[in-house]
Amino acid sequence: MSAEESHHGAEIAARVERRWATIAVIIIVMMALLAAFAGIHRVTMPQPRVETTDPSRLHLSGEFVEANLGSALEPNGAVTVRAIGQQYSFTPACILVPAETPITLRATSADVVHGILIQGTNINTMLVPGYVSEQLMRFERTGDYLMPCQEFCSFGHEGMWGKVRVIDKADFADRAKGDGRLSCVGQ
Ligand SMILES: [Cu+2]
Repeated sequence: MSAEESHHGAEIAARVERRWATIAVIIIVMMALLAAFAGIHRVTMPQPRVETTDPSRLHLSGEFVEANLGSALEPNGAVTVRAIGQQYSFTPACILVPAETPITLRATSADVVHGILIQGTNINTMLVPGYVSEQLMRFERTGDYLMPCQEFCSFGHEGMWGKVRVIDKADFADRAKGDGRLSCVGQ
């Protein structure tokens, strides 16, 4: 290889390298613009749904009084579960639901921010005092699922556990005949 040929080769290599560097910079700039757009778009849009409640009066009246907590079978066959989180437990501590049924979880906090996470599922929501968290869920298989509080809520946080028990649909319908609210606390 002559000196001239190797000089020529180095020039080609430099040009190719510059071209790839330009492409890499364009990709990075595009990704930054997309991230900025997505972030700005999200903060400028209103939240799809905000429902408030008075945390100091939860136990006195309204949807989250103690007698209304637990699972209710709706006339259309769906189930609504109402629960509250407080330092350091969930009420009810054992949530009873049927399998193969659309379930709406409605929950809030009586004091500080807590979280509900149902292990082995993608159900995970924060309980913020003053706001109602609503989450749709459905269980295909029966069994027990652990439900820890997933937001650090002070010194007793690690002891804040609940459970979700999924039972057979017909069994649940049977137990729901009395029109009351169901749970599996103490069972
Ligand atoms: Cu908690």
